[in-house]
Amino acid sequence: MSQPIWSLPAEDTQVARALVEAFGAELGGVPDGVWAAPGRVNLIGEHTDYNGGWCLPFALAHRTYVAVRRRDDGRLRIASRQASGQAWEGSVAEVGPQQPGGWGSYVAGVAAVLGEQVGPDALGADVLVDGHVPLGAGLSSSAALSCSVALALHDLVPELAGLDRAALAAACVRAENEVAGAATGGMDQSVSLRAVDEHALLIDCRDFRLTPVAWTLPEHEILVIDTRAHHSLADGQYASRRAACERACSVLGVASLREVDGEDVDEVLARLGDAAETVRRVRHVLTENTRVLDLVAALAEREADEVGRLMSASHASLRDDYEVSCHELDLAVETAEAAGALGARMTGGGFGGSAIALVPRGREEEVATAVAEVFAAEGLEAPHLLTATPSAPARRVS
Ligand code: GAF
Repeated sequence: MSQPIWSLPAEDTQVARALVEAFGAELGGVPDGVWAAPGRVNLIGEHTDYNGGWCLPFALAHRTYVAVRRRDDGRLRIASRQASGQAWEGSVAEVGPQQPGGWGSYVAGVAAVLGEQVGPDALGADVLVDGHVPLGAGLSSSAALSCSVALALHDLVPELAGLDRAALAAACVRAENEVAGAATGGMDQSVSLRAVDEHALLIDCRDFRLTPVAWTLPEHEILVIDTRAHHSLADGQYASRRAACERACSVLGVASLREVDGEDVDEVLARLGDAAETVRRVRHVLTENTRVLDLVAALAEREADEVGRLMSASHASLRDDYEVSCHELDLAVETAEAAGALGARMTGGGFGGSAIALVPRGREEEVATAVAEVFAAEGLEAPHLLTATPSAPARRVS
C-alpha cells in the first residue's frame, strides 16, 4: 500500500535563523534582513490573466525566503541553498535576456527592472535564496522568488519607497518576461505580493484590481496534488497558447479577449471561421471567465457542490479545449473525484505540475491515499500532497 507523501510549510523563524547562518558561510557577514513570499494555488480562472480576464488564486503557506544585504556598487552576488555551486556574480547593468539565466534570472531580473527607475548602481545586493515552495510543481515558485526579492529591494533601497505592491508585481512580471524568458501573465505575482490572509483574491486582469473573497466552506478544504510531472513555464507550449489568443484577437479586431466577454460565445466563435484549434482556445478563455464569476457566487452562497462542479468543468475545458493537461493531471483529477472530492482541476500553467481537489474536511488522507495508490500502480513517480489554506502575502520575516 502506498502512503501519501505530505509537503508541510516551513516555519518562518527557523528558516530565517538557518538562512542567516548560511548567508555568513556562503556570502560572508550578515544580511540586512530576511524576506519571504508565498507560492499560490489558483482556485479557478486558468490562462485568463494574459487575456485580461478573471482569476481566483490564493497564497499558500509555503514560501520562498531570501536573505539580502544591500551593496552600493551596483553589483549582485546571488546564491541559492537549492542550487549549490551555481552562485552568480555580476553587475546589475549587465543583466539582460537569459543573463544570468536559470533561477538567477528571477533574482537579477528584478534588480535590473527596478534599477531602470533609479539607476542600476542603487540596486546592488548580496542575495541567498531558500525556496520552500515545491519547485516545478505549478505552485508558482518562480513568482515567490521574484516577489521576495522585489519586496526586499523595496524595503532596503530608499529610492524605491514610492512603489506600491502593484508596481512591484508589475516589475516582477517584466523581469520574468524579459530576463527569464517566461511569458507569464501577472496572476502569480499579484497574489504573492498582494494576497489577503484567509481569502482568495478575485483578480480582474484588465487592470489587476483585486477583490478579496472569503473562504466560506469550513467543512471543506483544498487538497493539492503535486503530480511530480515536469512543468516549466519557459517551455514553448505556454507561449504558443498566448500566441493563439493574440491571433484570435487580431481576427476579432480586439486588443484583448476580455473585450468580447459577455457577448454570445457561439457568435464570437463563429467569427473565427473554421480555425478549429483557435476556436477551442477561445472557447476555453470565454467560458472560464464565466466559471470564475460563477464560482465566486457559489462561494458566497456556500454551495460546495457547485464549487466542485465548476472546478471539474474548468479541468475538462483545460484538457479538451486549451489542451494544457497531461496524463498525470487527468489521473489525479479523476482519482480524487472517485475517492470523494466534490470537484478537482489542474492548477497553474499545466503540462504537469499540480491538481487541486475540493475535499470534505477529514477525508483528505483517504483521497491522498487513493491518488498515491493509483500513481504507484501505474509506475508513476509518487505524488506529493499538501493541504492549502489561504495565507498571507510577501513580508519581511526578520
Ligand atoms: C502560469 C503563469 F505564470 C500565470 O501568469 C498564468 O497564466 C497561469 O500559468 C495560467 O493561468 O502560472
